[in-house]
Amino acid sequence: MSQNFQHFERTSHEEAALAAQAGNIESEIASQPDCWRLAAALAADVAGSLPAPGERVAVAGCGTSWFIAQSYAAAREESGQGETDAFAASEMPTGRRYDRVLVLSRSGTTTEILRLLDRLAGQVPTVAITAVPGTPVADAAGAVIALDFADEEAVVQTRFATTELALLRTHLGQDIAGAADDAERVLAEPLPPALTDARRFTFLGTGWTCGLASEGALKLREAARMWTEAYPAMEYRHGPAAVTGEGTVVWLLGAAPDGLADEVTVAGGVPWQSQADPMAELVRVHMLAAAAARARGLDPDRPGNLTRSVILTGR
Ligand code: F1P
Repeated sequence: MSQNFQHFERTSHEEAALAAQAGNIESEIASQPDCWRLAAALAADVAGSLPAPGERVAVAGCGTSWFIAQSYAAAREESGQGETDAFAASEMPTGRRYDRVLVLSRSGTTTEILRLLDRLAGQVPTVAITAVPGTPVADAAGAVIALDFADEEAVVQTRFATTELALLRTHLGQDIAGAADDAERVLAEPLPPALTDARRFTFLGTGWTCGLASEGALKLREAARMWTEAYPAMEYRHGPAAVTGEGTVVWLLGAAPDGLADEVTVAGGVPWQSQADPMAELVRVHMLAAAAARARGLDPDRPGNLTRSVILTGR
């Protein structure tokens, strides 16, 4: 059972505001700035369950949650708070010494997360961030942070993932207010034809935005069945540049290496970069994923071959 359970009640005002927005992927996407502000306001209350400065930490997740783990791990190291490794839950090595293991799982039911928590039981303090209290992951972790206000109806994760990252960034000492304001602006802007007309997307990031680049690429694959790729930005020239041409967008989430945007243009592609906080720029990717799915006659709330959670039995 959980030793330390933290479950946040919403005020009736917050409940009404979020309920009015929730319902499908578009409304979940639009609710992100509000969710991030709520998460930031909660960060101090859960600080005791999250990694302390100096701890050696592992973060694990699957799918979107793995990419958010990567982003947080890099951001934590960049902030000087300690060595932080990110793993796909199925690939976390045995035998490494950590002071704390953080698992991320919106559903709280993902099999690989449960197997990892079983393996770690009694060896290291564990904490789970989930959307659903009372789930197997919540029960198996030593401490639980339940961001139920950010749970989603859509199979494809958008606001839960960014809200847990907003919480974690706030815990690292970052002020998330600017990112939330940027996201409001992104949400108010129409999607440009340069993005809606593109056929191929290569996402690039550096440091903590590498995870966001992978997540952006995953969104377009999951929601709109698009063929996308993601790399650390300096890796672009080491092969990925080969596919750039007419119809390609190279989407830079974070700082662009010198000269790279020009190289994309010369190759016939479109370099896309904005001044927005990279997490707000990910909101633009969400918007494009939903719009591209609708344009293709797909349902981004219920994409083919995907389920809200991967629950494996008898394997
Ligand atoms: C992780 C996840 C999702 C993915 C799919 C299957 O779930 O891989 O990222 O979109 O729906 O599950 P969770 O452990 O965060 O609930």
